[in-house]
Amino acid sequence: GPFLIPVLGDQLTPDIAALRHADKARSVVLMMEVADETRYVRHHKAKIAFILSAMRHHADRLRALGWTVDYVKLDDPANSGSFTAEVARAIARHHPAAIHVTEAGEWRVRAMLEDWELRFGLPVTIHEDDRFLCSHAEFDSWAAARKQLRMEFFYRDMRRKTGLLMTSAGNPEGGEWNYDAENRKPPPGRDLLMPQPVRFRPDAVTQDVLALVADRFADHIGSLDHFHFAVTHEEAMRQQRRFLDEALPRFGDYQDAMLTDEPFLWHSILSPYINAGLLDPLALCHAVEARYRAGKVPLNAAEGFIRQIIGWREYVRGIYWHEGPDYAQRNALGTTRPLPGFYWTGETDMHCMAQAIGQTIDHAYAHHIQRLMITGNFALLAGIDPHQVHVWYLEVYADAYEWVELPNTLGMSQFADGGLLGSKPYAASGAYINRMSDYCKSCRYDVKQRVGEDACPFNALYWDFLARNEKLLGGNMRLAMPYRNWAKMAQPDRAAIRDQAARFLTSLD
Ligand code: FAD
Ligand code: DLZ
Ligand code: SF4
Repeated sequence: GPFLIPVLGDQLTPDIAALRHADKARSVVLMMEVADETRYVRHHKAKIAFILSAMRHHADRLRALGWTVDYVKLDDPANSGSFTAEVARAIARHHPAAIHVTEAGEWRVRAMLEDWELRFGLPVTIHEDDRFLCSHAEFDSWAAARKQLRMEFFYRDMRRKTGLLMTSAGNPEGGEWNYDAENRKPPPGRDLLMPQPVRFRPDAVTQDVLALVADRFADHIGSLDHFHFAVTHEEAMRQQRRFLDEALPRFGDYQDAMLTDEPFLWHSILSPYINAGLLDPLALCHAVEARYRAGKVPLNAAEGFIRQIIGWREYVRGIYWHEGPDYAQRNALGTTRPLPGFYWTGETDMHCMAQAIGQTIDHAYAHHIQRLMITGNFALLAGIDPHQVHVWYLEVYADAYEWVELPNTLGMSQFADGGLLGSKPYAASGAYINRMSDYCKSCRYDVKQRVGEDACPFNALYWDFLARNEKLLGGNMRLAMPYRNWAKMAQPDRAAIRDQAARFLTSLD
């Protein structure tokens, strides 16, 4: 019999490991739209539409390359709804001699793949996913050699390994490894010349999928009205070029800035494409470096962008697999409050939150600082159950797969791993949001006040968060300054702040 090669929804790369090792003439590629994957969390409608449409286009691409593709659609009446049951049906259709598959991107699906050999009595080869720079073995040995894991040192090794932005003498370009300090400019005024991502008009395939999703997932969060994602490699490359030409030059300067009604700013909007396999992250980094070498973009932009990909992206993946499947259950701060309902509607009078959540509903997208310092910061300060926060992020973003979402949410944003991913919690008061955005200008709250009817909720919550967690965080060197400031406040002021926070938190329940 032939080889059966299942290709999962985030493996949309023509030379993915399992295919690269196979003979087209003797293989059947199996692609499956299955209910379990669309419902293991209640994904945003646009996320489901993006993945299904990209899968359908990818099947066409593989066929054009000469592969035989067996494609099971979600609305096929015989569809059994899970990867394992669909592989069983495909075995009955094709009588394969063996299964080859590329490793899954999360523990949940990995367990399924590992069960197939015994269950089906067929040889199953699980190929390592080599679309990443750093293999599991490499990360594990890097981590084993260290008492404390820090992204910055991992990143330097990835720079050396790739040679990206390195001089011929083996030093970092410009003399520094990291230009983050130059990437914190407050937002400029709005103008009409701001870059916008390419808006791809849905073709017939995408329109079919949009109708299917509107019909089947009406109860999931999100709008389909603004669906303009790329769904093929060629389209994703157009967005890549748009980013390189128009946004990258100022990506560095304004990486942390936020502006009302401007969801995209100078970000790339490439994460859904990279994570699904439509774009090659290393090729993208080489294109960024080439722009720098050609004098078209400054070093802080090129370095800042490359760091996100070969540094953060690879690092969080390493942590995800290194820490094991129970990472998702951690709750270092012991928080239990349910996620407030406005995370699903955007209906809150906190303007920053309404903006970040509103654009998430519209576009299944928010940029890093919105995720970290608006919605993430709020959940951290309010003491929300980190598992609920994790599920929300996994649901709402088109780029969300557990291997990348979980360490970012549970670790970096919610400090629920106790400081493994970041050395201090990303907690901030309204002052930070006011510095990095124009949100506060059109908010009903006053960002300068800590107590009273009009006080910005982030302020009292920030101090209350520190006070509440003093036992766990009081000894953190990086929080010494805020704890000193808290201790210096007069006792009645502290009591008023804590009372303000308590009343606000009660109003959430
Ligand atoms: P840009 O700002 O243009 O950055 C360029 C690229 O760098 C991104 O496309 C992405 O591939 C990579 N990158 C940047 N930061 C990170 C990071 N912290 N971790 C991994 N890759 C990074 N990213 C996801 O891809 N999927 C997620 O599910 C996800 N969940 C997140 C949850 C939280 C709470 C936070 C704080 C961050 C999360 N991120 C996630 C990281 C980051 O916010 C997104 O990668 C980024 O906003 C995607 O938009 P962009 O392509 O315009 O990014
Ligand atoms: C996220 C997702 C969704 C919504 N639907 C499918 C699907 O129908 N078929 C499929 O193969 N993959 C889907 N995915 C992506 C998978 O969940 C993804 O491959 C795993 O998360 C990786 O382990
Ligand atoms: Fe957000 Fe507070 Fe600013 Fe309003 S005042 S936008 S709630 S930080």
